[in-house]
This record gives sequence, C-alpha cells and structure tokens, in this order.
Amino acid sequence: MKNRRDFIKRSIIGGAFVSGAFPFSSCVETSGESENERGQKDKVVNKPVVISTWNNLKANEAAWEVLNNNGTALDAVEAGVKIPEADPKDRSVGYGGRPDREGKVTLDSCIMDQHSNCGAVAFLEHIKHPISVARMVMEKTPHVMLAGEGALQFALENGFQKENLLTENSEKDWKEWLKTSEYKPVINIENHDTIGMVALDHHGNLSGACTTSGAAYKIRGRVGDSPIIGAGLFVDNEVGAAAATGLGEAVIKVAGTHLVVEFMRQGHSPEEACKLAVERVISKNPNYKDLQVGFLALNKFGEYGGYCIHPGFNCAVYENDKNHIVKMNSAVG
Ligand code: SD4
Repeated sequence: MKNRRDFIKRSIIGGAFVSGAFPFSSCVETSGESENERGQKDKVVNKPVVISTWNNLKANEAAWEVLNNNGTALDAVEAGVKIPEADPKDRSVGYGGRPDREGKVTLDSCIMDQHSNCGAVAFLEHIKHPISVARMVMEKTPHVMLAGEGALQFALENGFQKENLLTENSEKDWKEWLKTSEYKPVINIENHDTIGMVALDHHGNLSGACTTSGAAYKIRGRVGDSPIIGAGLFVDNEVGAAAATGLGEAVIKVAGTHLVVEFMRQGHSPEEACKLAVERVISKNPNYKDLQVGFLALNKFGEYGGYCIHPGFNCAVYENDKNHIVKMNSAVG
C-alpha cells in the first residue's frame, strides 16, 4: 500500500507518473526518503560509459580513450564525433556528407555539458569539424547558436580552415539524384548515420554531442533537429542525456530529446523514456510508417537504452572495457 508521503508526492506532480519516486524529480518532500529513493541512491553507478547512434564503434573508441584516462565527458563526446565528421565514407556527417539539392554540403551540430552550457552551429559550410565550432560558440560567445555565413565567419576567425567537403562519391550520387530530383527519405538507408553521442565520465558527469550533414538533397537552408538543443540532443546532469536520429522534422515537432530526459526525470528507465517519446512522435505524425526516428538515452547511473519507430536502429555502447552494438526495439514490425 502506498503511504501518505507517496500520495502527497504524486499529487504534487499532478499524476505525471504512475508509480515510484525518482531521486531527480523536482517535487518537494519535507521529511525522510521513500524506500524507492533509498534504493536508487544505493544503486551502483556504471561509469564511465559512452553510447552513440548507429554503428559508430570507432567513434566510441575515441571517446573511450578520453574517458578511460579520467577525461571529461565533454572532451570525450567531442573527440568521439570528430571521427565520423572526418570520415569521407560516412555519407551523412561532415566531410563526404551528402549535399543539399544544389550540391552544397551543409552541416548541423551541437554540444551540451554537465552545467547545461550548450553551443550549436547550423547550415555551416566548408568546415570539417562543426562540433568543435559548436563547442567554441558555447565557450567563447554569449550565444548558443550561430548559423550560415555568420557561423562560417566565426569559424574562420577562430582558426578553422575552409575546405571542400564534397567528395567525388557524394558528387556522383548527387548528379545521379538530379536526374529524377525525387525527394523521398528511405527508412534506415538514406542519410541515417548521423551521430548523436552521450557519455558519463568517471566524475559522474554527463555531456553529449550531435553532428550531421542532415537530410540528403534537402532544400538549401534546411536545418534539422541535430543542432537544436532539446530536439537532436539534450543533457540534464541531474537526470540523464538523450540524442536523436532520423527525420529531424518529426523530432523537432515533439522536442524529442528534451521529452526523453523529462520522462527519465519522472522515473522511467532510459528505454521506457525513449519508447514514450517515440510514441509521441507517432501520435503527432500520421505518416509515421514512412519515416524513421530513433532515440538513445543514458541516465546518471550509467543505465542506457533506446527505441525507434522501425526495426533497424542500432547503437554502439562502450562500457566495462567492452565496445559493442546494441539493437534497439521498435514500435512497428
Ligand atoms: C536530420 N536527424 O537532419 C538528421 C538526420 C539523421 O540519421 O539523423 N540521420 O534530420
């Protein structure tokens, strides 16, 4: 039977969650701790741990190197996502990314640390490591996001080099696409290698990074969810962190990763939180059968999970000296 304190707590939160209290919930409790809270406090924390979208084992390796040497989650996620940014074979991130319909590679990235500091760049061209520009926006300016020409100007003024990011392969594919110019994202195939990465370091702090060249053959100027704090990435060091991949428009509509973190705050496990957020995406997108969205989440205890609309969404997880791929459950199929 629930005791009175539990009842009061549930009333304060307005019935937002079904059972159990979560240590991070912001509800006011004047005396003592519930059994559940004591249980949560006694939990052994699994750290460090890093998790990233899709099959980015190499990115995890770079992040793990930092974490394993007592580095910060912030340095780890930046080092991690720089791997696919520089890899011409990764066709949806940084160098070698598929261009917009005018043949221009435009990049979106963001980063967030344990103090809720964040930085982002959107519609940035010619810079191989947009994540590092995003970090510089976070650390060196009073702003959160710079876009387009202004972001490029800021990057060049701060020592980044202007480069051609359109590789021969990407140019060839784009010219092929021009023959029909049909814009139709394909589930799990087209442009789904965007990397969203979150990590918990030895100090118990969380950070995250997300970086992409966005939807292939998008209208020039299109910005997706990936550079938007609360959509492509969100970190709350008291609770957990989440990243998104898939059709950015569907993620933005529900402020996807903020939603995932809020579900964790209410007491849900990372997988449950991602599942609830996917269900919200489904409820707001009648055409959900034609689109893919996947979320991953990591909480303060180093527990992780993910969920997606359609089968085929994997995450790479590095924990306890083991780097492995985890297949995420899906709502459909
Ligand atoms: C976007 N969310 O620009 C990105 C694309 C992506 O895996 O995640 N692909 O909409």
